[in-house]
Amino acid sequence: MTAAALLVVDIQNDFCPGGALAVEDGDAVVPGLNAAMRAADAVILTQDWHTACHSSFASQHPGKAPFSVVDMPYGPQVLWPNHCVGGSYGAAFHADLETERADLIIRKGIHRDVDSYSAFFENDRTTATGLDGYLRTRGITALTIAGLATDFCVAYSALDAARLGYAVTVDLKLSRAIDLDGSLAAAIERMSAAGVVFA
Ligand code: VGL
Ligand code: ZN
Repeated sequence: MTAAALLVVDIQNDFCPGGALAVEDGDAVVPGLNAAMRAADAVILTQDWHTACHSSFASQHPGKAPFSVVDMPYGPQVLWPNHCVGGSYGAAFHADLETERADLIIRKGIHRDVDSYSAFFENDRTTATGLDGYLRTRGITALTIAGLATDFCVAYSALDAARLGYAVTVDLKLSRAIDLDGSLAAAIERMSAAGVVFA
């Protein structure tokens, strides 16, 4: 039985240079992630996958600018440029990512009214994606997490995984951050406090 898995977060065109929500140097992690996938027992990819009128898009909030924060029924939410609309080029994986190595691809942010940074729970912290059930059913107890962006989808996934009882390692070399107003330092601190190990 497999006990450890690699979770590769959001290596999509919109998070790479030239994309709608480009993470600086985002594509630089692709070769290393391919090597890590080849060595892993189990591989799960995530894909940020929004409707065209997703509530996390600033375009859906008249007068609000991208990267400002609004109060949603579930709490504060950063408003983003339109990105990762399901089926679009921006939502597709980076062409060099060896996606054929994936055992499972999980899509998140699929509901219009709630964003989802974590691969486990949407931003309301209660709506599950189903990933926990998949991992448990396969007997996976340890996770290495890497990808884009370190301070949002990687960090939220790592925090949820730790809370759910997985042994979590975040590979910072194979991750890149958006770093909005100190969000990277804050994310590292929260992950450390939750017992996440860094590689
Ligand atoms: C992400 C912001 C919005 C991420 C996704 O993958 O970190 N960040 N949607
Ligand atoms: Zn998103």
